[in-house]
Amino acid sequence: MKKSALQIARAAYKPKMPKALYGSVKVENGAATQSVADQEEVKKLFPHTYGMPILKFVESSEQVSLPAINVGVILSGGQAPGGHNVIAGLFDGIKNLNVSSRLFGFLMGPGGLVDHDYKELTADIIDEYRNTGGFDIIGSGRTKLESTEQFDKGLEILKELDIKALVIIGGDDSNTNACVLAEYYKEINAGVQVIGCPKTIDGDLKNEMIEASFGFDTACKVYAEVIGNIQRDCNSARKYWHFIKLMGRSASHIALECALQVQPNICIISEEVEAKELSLDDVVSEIADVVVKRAENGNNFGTVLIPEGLIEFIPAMKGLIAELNDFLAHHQREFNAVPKDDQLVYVQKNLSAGNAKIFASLPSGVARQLTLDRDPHGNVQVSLIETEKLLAEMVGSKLEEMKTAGKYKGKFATQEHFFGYEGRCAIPSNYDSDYCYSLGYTAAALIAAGKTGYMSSVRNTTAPADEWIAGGVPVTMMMNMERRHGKMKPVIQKALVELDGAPFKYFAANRADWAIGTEFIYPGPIQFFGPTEVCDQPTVTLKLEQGR
Ligand code: FBP
Repeated sequence: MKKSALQIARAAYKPKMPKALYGSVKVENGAATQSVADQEEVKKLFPHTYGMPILKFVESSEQVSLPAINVGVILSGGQAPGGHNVIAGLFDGIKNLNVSSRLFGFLMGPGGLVDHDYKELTADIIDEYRNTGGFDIIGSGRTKLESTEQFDKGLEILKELDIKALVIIGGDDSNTNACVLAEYYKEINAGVQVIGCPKTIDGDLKNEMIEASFGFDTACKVYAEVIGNIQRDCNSARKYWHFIKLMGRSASHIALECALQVQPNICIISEEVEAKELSLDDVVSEIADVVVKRAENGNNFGTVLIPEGLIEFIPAMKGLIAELNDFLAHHQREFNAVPKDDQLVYVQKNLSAGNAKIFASLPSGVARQLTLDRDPHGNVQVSLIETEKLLAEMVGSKLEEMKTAGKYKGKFATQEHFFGYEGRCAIPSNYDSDYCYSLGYTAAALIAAGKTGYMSSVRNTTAPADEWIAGGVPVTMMMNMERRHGKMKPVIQKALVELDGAPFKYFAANRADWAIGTEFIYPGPIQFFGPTEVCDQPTVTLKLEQGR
């Protein structure tokens, strides 16, 4: 396969690791743990994997020789830069324990385990993928591993391949399922350990022991680069307002991190919108106010960052979406039978008065998206709703009204963008290359220590890599009980943006200046070669969280 010059140079990069992992390690046990909430319920559901201690790997002078082990690996959910390095670190880790150890990758996500679809990952394959973006080494998928039938089917192939440990690289839901699997295999004495690795560009799988999910760093840097370029363009031509939606599911971490990196004129944080119970009109008015103030200074241009999940956090929209879900679940056939041109009126007529009014106020394109795009569970796929267009259009209408009332004299022309897929498979930054390789290597150490139901953890990552701390966190420690599909289930608690956290506070303290002044930062592309202050910086979010 033909490669770019950067791909060739990058293949030779040796990821940095915590110092302890370079030689033999021994495990230091911390105190017993408990789940973040609902301790009694979680304990009851995980009798074999609840309460285990936090683990830390420290250097040891003792040379241990371990028998060869066969290990399986799965990539689960959306792509995130660095996944290939987790696999490379795992491969090198188990080979370092015993050169005859073997690694098997299950193909296209957790479904590969159930369907017995796999390939052995040998040194020549691994070498092709070191420090590259993407999940294409084995592919990824969103099949949920949750039933005992799936677990038993998976066990058949694990037994056949003599696999003694399985590493699941995924987000909060996949790691929850990894823990359910670990518990089940322990209960039936299957002889298979299960270890999780924290992945997702969304940044919502983090807590005091998992300081970042991998991929967040690179994805945000890619988006920040492009937003910076847009800002320079708009500061040059001075004729457009850019409405930029950013991926990230429910949490606004990506939007916030990008705002910290580029200092846009406006960044909406969904968690704040919900906390303040803002309506869509409130959000539109806030944006319009900034547009008016900037226009008074002759600045008819600017940038607005919008988190992907915003619509779900606007209380009134949440209510409308819930009623629409319910209505369409029960009347899908009737809806489909109505001629296309009359469908919106049909829906509007059948909604409660309040929701019908909100529905009628939406631009028809968005109203249509709300009625058409549903996932297999009957929910609206909010990522498909063009919030950037919705807000641009609504701000435009508000400004027209203000113009008529003589309160606004500026010009308002917009460009809309959505950044998500552009960053999910980018070449991992040094941070993600190092962090991911270390996570994989740590997973191998957890396997060697005979652990199950743990998530690989690498901490202190705002310090130079050799000071990073490798260890393991019991997955049950991160769990609480939540209602899912009408039933209470144990799940890893999702980390949303904390309004009393340092990153949001820094943003809130500065946003008024960024709104009116033009204080754009242009971060430029990720750098791989050069001084450490250019190449190895973690995210601003992480630095602020750690007070660095
Ligand atoms: P996960 O890491 O949680 O799997 O999701 C990442 C993500 O990129 C979200 O930000 C986004 O909403 C979603 O995946 C898009 O899903 P898909 O890849 O199926 O289009």
